[in-house]
Amino acid sequence: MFSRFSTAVVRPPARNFANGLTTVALGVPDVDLALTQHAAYCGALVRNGCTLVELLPDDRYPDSTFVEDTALVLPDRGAILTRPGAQSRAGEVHAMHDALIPFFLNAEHIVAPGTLDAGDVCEVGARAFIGVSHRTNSEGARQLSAWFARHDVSATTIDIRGIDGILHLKSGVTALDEHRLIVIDALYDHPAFRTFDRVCSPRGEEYAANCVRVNDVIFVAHGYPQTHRLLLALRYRLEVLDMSEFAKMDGGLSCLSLRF
Ligand code: CIR
Repeated sequence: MFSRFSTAVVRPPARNFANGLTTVALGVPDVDLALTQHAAYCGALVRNGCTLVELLPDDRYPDSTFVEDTALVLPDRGAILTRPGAQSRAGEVHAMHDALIPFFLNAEHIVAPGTLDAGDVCEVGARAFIGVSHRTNSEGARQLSAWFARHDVSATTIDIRGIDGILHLKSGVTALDEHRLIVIDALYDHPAFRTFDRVCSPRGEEYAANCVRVNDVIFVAHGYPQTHRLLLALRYRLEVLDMSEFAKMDGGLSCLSLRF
């Protein structure tokens, strides 16, 4: 049974959202449209069983709407705050820490010289994959693996620094359920994934590999019809959400919430 979530931490984009980091050339995001898309995303979380913990927008951190990167949670077991790999995002963890304390009294921390963005972590039941990326270093991955081990989760590290077009591991692989992943072509044959059923994200639709399972549905980005058909054929229920403004800032569906 895939984890069921009852809570999601979210944070609307700040007015200076367009000043955040990005590696893609999709144009400047429209912050009002981003706010509308964010509200629709929050509505979908609520419709699918989550109570929201809504952090206030903070223009000191233009990337702070991407809350998922700042912490990892094992529902009912524990939480760990990350140490984001981009200096401009380092301070984002404080608000997340305050949000998690009522739920997880003993939240732990990734510490220097480790860096870790939780977008690099793909959890599948009692397994986890940790991407070593341009944000997450080997020491961050080592600290997180040790934390997972203390919670009976077995972690495997995957170096994604040579893979073009993905910022984080989860830009290229998502768990659809405990047995099945959706994976971009460049990661499809990775030995770490061979024991899973895998769906290869269609060519040209790689962005849609960053979807997110929320209780009984898969949130998937609007505009990727081949991916939608594949998932529907496998009998998943979909919530299709417009992500155009977040995609311009390298953000996907998973990074807009921290679910537990
Ligand atoms: C960044 O570069 O950090 C943000 N603009 C995007 C972060 C997206 N996070 C994620 O995919 N987990």
